[in-house]
Amino acid sequence: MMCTKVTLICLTDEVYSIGPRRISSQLKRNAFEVQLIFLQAKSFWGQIKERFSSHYDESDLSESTYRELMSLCADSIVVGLSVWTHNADRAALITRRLQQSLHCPIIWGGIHPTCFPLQSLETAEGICLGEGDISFLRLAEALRDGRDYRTTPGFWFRDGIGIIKNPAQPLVQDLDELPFMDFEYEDHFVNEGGTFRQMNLRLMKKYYGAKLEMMLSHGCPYKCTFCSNDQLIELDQGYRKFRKHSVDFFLAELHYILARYPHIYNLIIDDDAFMFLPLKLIQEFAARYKKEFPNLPFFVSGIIPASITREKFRVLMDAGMIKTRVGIQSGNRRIMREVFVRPLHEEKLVEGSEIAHENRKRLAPIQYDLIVDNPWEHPDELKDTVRLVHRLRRPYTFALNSLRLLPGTTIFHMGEQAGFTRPDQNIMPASYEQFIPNMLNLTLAFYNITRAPEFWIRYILKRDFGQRTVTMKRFPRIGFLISFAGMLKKSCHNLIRGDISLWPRPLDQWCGRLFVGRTASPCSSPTSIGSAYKHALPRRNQENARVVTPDIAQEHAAVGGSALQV
Ligand code: B12
Ligand code: SF4
Repeated sequence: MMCTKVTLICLTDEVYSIGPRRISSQLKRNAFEVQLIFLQAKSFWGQIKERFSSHYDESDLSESTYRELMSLCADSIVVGLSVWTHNADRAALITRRLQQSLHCPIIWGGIHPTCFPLQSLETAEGICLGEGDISFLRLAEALRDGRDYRTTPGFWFRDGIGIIKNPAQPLVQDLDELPFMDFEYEDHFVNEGGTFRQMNLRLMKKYYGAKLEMMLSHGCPYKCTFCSNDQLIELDQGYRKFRKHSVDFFLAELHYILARYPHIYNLIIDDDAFMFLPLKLIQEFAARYKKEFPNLPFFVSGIIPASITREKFRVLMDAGMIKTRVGIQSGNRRIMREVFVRPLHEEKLVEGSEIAHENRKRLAPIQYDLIVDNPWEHPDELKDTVRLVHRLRRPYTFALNSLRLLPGTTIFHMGEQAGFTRPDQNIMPASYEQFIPNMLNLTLAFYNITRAPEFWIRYILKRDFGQRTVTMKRFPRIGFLISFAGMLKKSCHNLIRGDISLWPRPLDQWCGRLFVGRTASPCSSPTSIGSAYKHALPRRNQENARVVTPDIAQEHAAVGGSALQV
């Protein structure tokens, strides 16, 4: 019998994994047998530890974990690892070990090999650049059919001392050609304390939690120096363009997911620039969402200030949007123009905050992202950020992200030239939330508790803090108190509006049950998926596996949902 087994390994700390789930579905709908392995998903304490630690755990797996991993991967025609930069070192350790025992190709895909192709090829035999939905399927088909897989578009391969650079795989223009994400979780495995367990509802609650991450569109018109988006645009200008799913597809996928896993209380829309979508599309989305998912509050996590309009805000709030996240980064024009290469839309920000203020009874505080601890920044420039923040209307929360020069990004190269990077320093942080507790940063963080008083603002704006923000005097104890009080206030304030996104798993389930009320079981029946989008569904590995197992049936009955059968 022809072997069609493919193994995909995810190394992120949660199991959202939009990309790997999509690749898995793509293979399954083309009759491959796929297993998705979540190698280092964090439990409750793991998440807490990570929030407070400065670096990711890069230690190797234990011998017994390796033994189990090898036996899971046995007989695969290919093993693919999804690699992000913060777990590249660990991915290298694992790959080398797998290479000793497995005879199939071990391939890397994801944002890290896309940004660092040559470095990744020092370990992996082949790498996928950019999106892998079509190219990985073509590679698996070649392996299954015994053809030369090293000519597959979208891949580079190591070949003796040379490198085979195949042409790029054209981007999928119509995202509706892609499948739904694979939520056939019975085919997935999760590493629980060194032992691989087959995923079930209990483990989904523990590792997936109560927030569902999805994307309606891909693409961003900007090229901020600190973001990996500019690498993608270098690879293919097409990444700059918006590509989107139809509303119909997006909602059908949501129906499918909730029918498989109904324990969701918040939807997080992860698009990079959601509000840039045309008003007509947003209106269509809002009208249908409100009708089909009245119990599922959603959070739009990527809003570029230039895209804010009163009408889009109104329409989305009416549909159940309870929270937004807006990137400010800095209030200083030079920092924005020369360091981050991103426009500053001060008036749009103020307008957005006015709209949020008017709707404060329905909306959780807007989350504004700020980038601090910037080695290029003079304290007077950070004072401009304080001035801007002081102009915004409540309610708001601020995420003070400490600027890290992410390897591979433009800002990393700028930092190398300016002497701000050190080869011996690991600069991938586990948490961006740990910032330097200097007086200006603490003033900004104080807004998470309440608005800073006028006398204080006058005082710090007058005061001389030296030449660079990163060398300003630090106040760690006061910093801890302000950060802790701010975190507590924002977690509670958000909860009251039904936003559970700040709560770690599994507390998010409990908070959801208490503050959102019902799970997100769709109010209309998902039967339409069966016909219109049957082609987008992943097939379970065993032919007869799509029967409703007793645990699913029970859970569905409990939440009033309907189990999906095709
Ligand atoms: C959603 C998201 C999150 C979510 C969910 C993460 C998850 N596990 O899915 C959350 C909020 C949790 C998150 C957290 C973080 N994120 Co984030 N996140 C994103 C975001 C916005 C979308 C990712 C996504 O799903 N894209 C859509 C899918 C379809 O694309 P994809 O994942 O790239 O997959 C495709 C290809 O890469 C390829 N592929 C992927 N895997 C494989 C495997 C094989 C074998 C093959 C062949 C191909 C392949 O094919 C896929 C399908 O086409 C991106 C920005 C972006 N627009 O991509 C940042 C991004 C991925 N995040 C980033 C970072 C830095 C982080 C954090 C480290 C930040 C932090 N310190 O807290 C954490 C790390 C998470 C963790 N702790 O492990 C960076 C990564 C940069 C890098 N070089 O690694 C990005 C690119 C943003 C940026 N700043 O540039 N993130
Ligand atoms: S706007 Fe956001 S997604 Fe777009 S390039 Fe800048 S940081 Fe990246």
